[in-house]
Amino acid sequence: MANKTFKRHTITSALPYANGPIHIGHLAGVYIPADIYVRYLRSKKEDVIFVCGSDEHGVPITIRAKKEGKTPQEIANIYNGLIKKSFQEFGISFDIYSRTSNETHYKTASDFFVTLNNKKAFREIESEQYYDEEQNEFLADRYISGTCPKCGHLDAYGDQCENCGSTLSPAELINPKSMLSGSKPILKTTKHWYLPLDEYESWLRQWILNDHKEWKPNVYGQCKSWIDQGLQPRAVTRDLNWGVPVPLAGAEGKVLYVWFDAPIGYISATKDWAKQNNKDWEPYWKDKDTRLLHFIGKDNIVFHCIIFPSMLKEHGEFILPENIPANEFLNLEGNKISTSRNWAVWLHEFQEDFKGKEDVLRYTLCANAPETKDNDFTWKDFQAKNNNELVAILGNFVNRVMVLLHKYYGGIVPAKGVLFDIDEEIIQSIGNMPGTIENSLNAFRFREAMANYMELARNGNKYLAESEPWKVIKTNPDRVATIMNIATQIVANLAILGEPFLPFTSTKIFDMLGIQKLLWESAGTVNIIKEGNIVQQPELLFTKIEDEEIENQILKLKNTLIENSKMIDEAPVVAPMKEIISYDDFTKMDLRIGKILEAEKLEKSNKLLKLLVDTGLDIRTIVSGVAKHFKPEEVIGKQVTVLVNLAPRKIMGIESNGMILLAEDHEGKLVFVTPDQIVNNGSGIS
Ligand code: B3M
Ligand code: ZN
Repeated sequence: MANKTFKRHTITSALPYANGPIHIGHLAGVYIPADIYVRYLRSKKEDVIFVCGSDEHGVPITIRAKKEGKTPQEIANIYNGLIKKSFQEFGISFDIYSRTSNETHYKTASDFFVTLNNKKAFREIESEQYYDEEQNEFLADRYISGTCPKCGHLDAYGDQCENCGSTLSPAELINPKSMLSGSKPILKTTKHWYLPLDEYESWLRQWILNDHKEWKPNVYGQCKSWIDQGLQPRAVTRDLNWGVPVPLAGAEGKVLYVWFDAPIGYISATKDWAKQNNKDWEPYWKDKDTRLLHFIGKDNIVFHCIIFPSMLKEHGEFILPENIPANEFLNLEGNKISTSRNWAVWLHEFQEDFKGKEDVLRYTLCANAPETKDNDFTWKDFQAKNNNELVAILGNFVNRVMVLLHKYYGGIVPAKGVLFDIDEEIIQSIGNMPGTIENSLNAFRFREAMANYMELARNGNKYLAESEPWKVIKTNPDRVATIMNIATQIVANLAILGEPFLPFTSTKIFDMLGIQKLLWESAGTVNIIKEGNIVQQPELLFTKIEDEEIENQILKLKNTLIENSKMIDEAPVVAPMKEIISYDDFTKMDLRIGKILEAEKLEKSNKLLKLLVDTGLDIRTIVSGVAKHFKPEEVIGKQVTVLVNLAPRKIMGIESNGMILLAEDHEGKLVFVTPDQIVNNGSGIS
């Protein structure tokens, strides 16, 4: 399958959620590789469409809307506009940037669901889900908070604990609370439509694990582990009031799950593009001679490799993706990019600080693309890539050629004469270059492709340095004509082959050469620019980035760190250290992990809870002063740290045997000191 030739290409890139701006991680992981690939195909005169758009559904958008007192549509409108503009500014050349809130999409997604439903593809399953009686709403996982069963963190979400990173289901939360009203949700029966992934398992095994061994190892590996773990039916509907309504009688108040409708958005976007351009959308999704590719980040792999293909297959009319070249993640200055912690380089902010340097960012992000593993963006590296590579190698070569053409020939390209060995050598390396770059691009190795491209500029510099036209001009002007003709041809090759990576720079070079944009087929020779062609005045392609500009960016990130630490702790007050103790003093304390089995309030006290604790040694009573912070039912089941050899004490008439360790911050907030994984009761602490 990998070697088949195709009539046309449908290239999709993940639809960004319209609930926030986009950052360099998005560009590096998804949109730059996709754009490079599409520009390359266009330059090869392939029939290709590149579709994208905003993903405007899902719970995070509703949460943001609630927070800001806006409707979800208003939120989506804001970010759809902002994101679309950023993409344009960085030259991401979509044929269409659509939206999943438009009419085409509602109809396409509804019809898709109905087709599957008519085919009896879904299983209808009733289950109990949390319901907020005050708001009369079923609660999305993100709208439920409670204590994490794994680490005891008090504010875990229904789908995930941000403290320990565990994936959760709402039913696992201890003391669930509705985030809408704060009330305790009840369990209520509801019906949903499930895609029976378990039934597709053997087909998926064949289609991915046997027929697509050429997929990138990170993608193939993730699919294999999903399939090997056994696939479960997945609900494709939700009880929510934002999204595409489930198009069936009796399904009022239910919408399609965002991950069901979003990938269908690729099809809807193609329809919108076809309508606007008077084209037929169907061959792009239905003709088996079309090659469908999805560019995504690693967190979207299961949806694009397993769920969406299962939907397409079940539907029956559509082709399946040929490949899904997903990338890993880009970090920023050694830390994970985080929207909530504002640890990111936002594209709209980069625009403000480095206008005109869009290609520099494209270059840096491609050079550091997280193709096989997570990778890091640093400002110092951005500066180095600009100053030492773009300015010193590419910009320098093109500038030298332009300056010399004007100096010796008044800007008119001279004719070649007799060729020397050094000319034959460079001509051969130019001839190999398009194929070399193509091999890397065809394998989705974009970093390697761009490194090869830069090799051509390096060779150009070497050619000039070794043939020394500035010396030879005094003795042998004919020879210099040949050198300068060839050097000009190298510049033209750089314009053509660089277009996918550095589109703005490529346009500038074509303009300087005084020629129309040329396509890939013209590259690889030294006969691109005719003798007598007049070139324009030299213009610098890249300018140096000074230390100060980089320091400003680093300072900005430092300030973010300071802001974040303020958020965690407004005015940290830390108690002074107690007097030094000996190691023997320390080892006298017998600290163990125990589990709270029972808890009750002491009637006469508003501070104390009477706890029954399994210490692994025994089951004993401990009185603890946490009643103001925890309700008895909140602490039951928790693993805690216990000082087991503390002499018994009578508290409010009850004998307390030991002490439970708590951490207290300057505001008096108490938290249990809990192991970060479940361990046997009685485990010693040392
Ligand atoms: N909006 C998730 C994401 O940005 C999602 C992608 C949809 S692609 C169909 O990670
Ligand atoms: Zn947790």
